[in-house]
Amino acid sequence: MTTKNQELANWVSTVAAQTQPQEIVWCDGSDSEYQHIIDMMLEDGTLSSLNPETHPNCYLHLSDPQDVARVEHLTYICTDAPDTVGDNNNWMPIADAKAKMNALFDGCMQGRTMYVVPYCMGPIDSPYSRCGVEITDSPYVVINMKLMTRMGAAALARIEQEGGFVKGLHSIGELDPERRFIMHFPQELSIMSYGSGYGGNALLGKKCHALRIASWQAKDEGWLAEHMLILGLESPAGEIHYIAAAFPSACGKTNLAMLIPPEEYKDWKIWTLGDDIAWLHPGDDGQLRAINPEAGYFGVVPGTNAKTNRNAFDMIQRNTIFTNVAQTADGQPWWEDKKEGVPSIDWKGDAYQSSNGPAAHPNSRFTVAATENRAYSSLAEAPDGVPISAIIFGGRRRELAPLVYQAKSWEHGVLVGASVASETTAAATGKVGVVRRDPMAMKPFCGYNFADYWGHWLSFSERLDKLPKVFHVNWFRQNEDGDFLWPGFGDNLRVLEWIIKRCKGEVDADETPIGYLPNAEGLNIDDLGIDPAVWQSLISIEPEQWRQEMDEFGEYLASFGDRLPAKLKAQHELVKAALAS
Ligand code: GTP
Ligand code: SPV
Ligand code: MN
Repeated sequence: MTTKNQELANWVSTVAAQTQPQEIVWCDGSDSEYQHIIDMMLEDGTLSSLNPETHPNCYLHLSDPQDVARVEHLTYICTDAPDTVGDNNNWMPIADAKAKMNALFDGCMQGRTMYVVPYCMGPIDSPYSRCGVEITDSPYVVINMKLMTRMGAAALARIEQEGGFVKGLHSIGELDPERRFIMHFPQELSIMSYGSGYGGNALLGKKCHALRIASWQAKDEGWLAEHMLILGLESPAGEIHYIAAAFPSACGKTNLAMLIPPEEYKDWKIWTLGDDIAWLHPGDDGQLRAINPEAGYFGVVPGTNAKTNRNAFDMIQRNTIFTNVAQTADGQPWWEDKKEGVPSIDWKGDAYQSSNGPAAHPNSRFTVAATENRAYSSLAEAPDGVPISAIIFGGRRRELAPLVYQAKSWEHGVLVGASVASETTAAATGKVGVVRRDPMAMKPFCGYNFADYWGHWLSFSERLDKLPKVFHVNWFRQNEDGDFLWPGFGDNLRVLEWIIKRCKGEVDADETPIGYLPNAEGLNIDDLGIDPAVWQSLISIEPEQWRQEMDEFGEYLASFGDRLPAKLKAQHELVKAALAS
């Protein structure tokens, strides 16, 4: 196979000349191709079969133990000027980055197969979708791209028809953390990733293309590329409202997007459109319309069980690739909080011993096609996407942030999004559980200067006739013993119900300096058995704590200097003044 697109053909030849693979394979995205690569990987041991009786077509990949998460300190945006990318990114001059990466890529595919992987982010027939081609020497990447994107012949046909595509060059190299870089060149729509096989570092359609490169394009073209789930909430009356929610990595997007309502809400239904990335465009109807650029889920495994996320739990019983989970003696996948089975072999492939730490890596992941989810929305493939009624921001905060509050306006909503801070998780290397600023849950993913990004967000008040309402949630408040105060998971539906009622003007709320909070009757906690004092603490704020928070946030905003939009600064002043009075 080759291509009619001269630019692509030339690029593939150039890369082949540089990396010197033994063989070049153009991926067509067929099921037989997928199975062939799986068989090859089973043969060479980079994949093993899980129990075919209980988990048909499920496979396990154990990565290099030093290659289990995104590496933010090795991720760069390379442009002609550092101020375009801001202090929120690592920057490198284009020429320096190219020199560094070319040295790594020279001859790096000797003895290996080079796969050419055309993919489309978004439905093949959507005007909002964008294509890319990833060149990789990792069969693991190819099979994951098959599940996560519209990969192969149809994507190539679209590229040949419309011309432009993002160029992503990837090699696992030696998997040496000292020789590992993820470089983005937004001005030439290209990515170079070396030395890691892990999801966010290696599946280039995902965070590299659909967030870092796409956010840059979106700023120029008048749309948004966000780290957001998309769900449809269907009421018993059959009315569906679409909601997009941005939470930092491993802070609950997949779980919310697949939520199963609690018993008291059994006539309600949540439909999943996406669990990680949303592309939001002003539609012809004046509303913000969302598509999910992805076609699969790369989800956190630990914590998934029949109670927390039944849809996901059932979905990953078949046709799933597991990465870095443990196994039971009879070859079933196992992880912490699975609530069934016992581990026999840990994620490193050693006999399990509790003294060695968790059996499954805390950032172990499943990869599965979106169509395997029984709650997959019938509109998930709609070329025009779905209209968004509410945008939710959230973080993992053991204290401070209440269960839910609503921003007072779009401008205030942008401030609320910018103010997101969250405890770090195992999704990225580094310390876990440290609160850090993560505006719009995009700290690791915004491909340009946050000050300009906030300005871009503010501009949507002029681009839309009907602005979504903006909210902030926190499922993760804890008591002194470290127990969660809010049951979370299915019961988060109660919060979504309140949010939609607020959108429709059906329920009153208490106005506070930080926004509207539910009053005692507004949010339904019937049958939850939650302690009244605990409930009060979940829906109220401590002014002194918030004054401190707003001071710290103010210092952070000030670090963006003159570039910070005046409107955002003014919103911050308003909240501070309200807290002071
Ligand atoms: P990325 O894929 O990294 O972007 O993460 P995500 O935002 O999709 O996170 P995910 O839904 O996979 O949740 C991560 C972890 O948080 C899992 O271990 C979940 O079990 C846990 N979690 C999700 N929702 C809740 C909740 O409402 N309450 C509590 N206590 N934990 C939750
Ligand atoms: C995240 O870390 O936010 C993820 C997993 O969704 S990765 O695709 O690796 O970025
Ligand atoms: Mn994510």
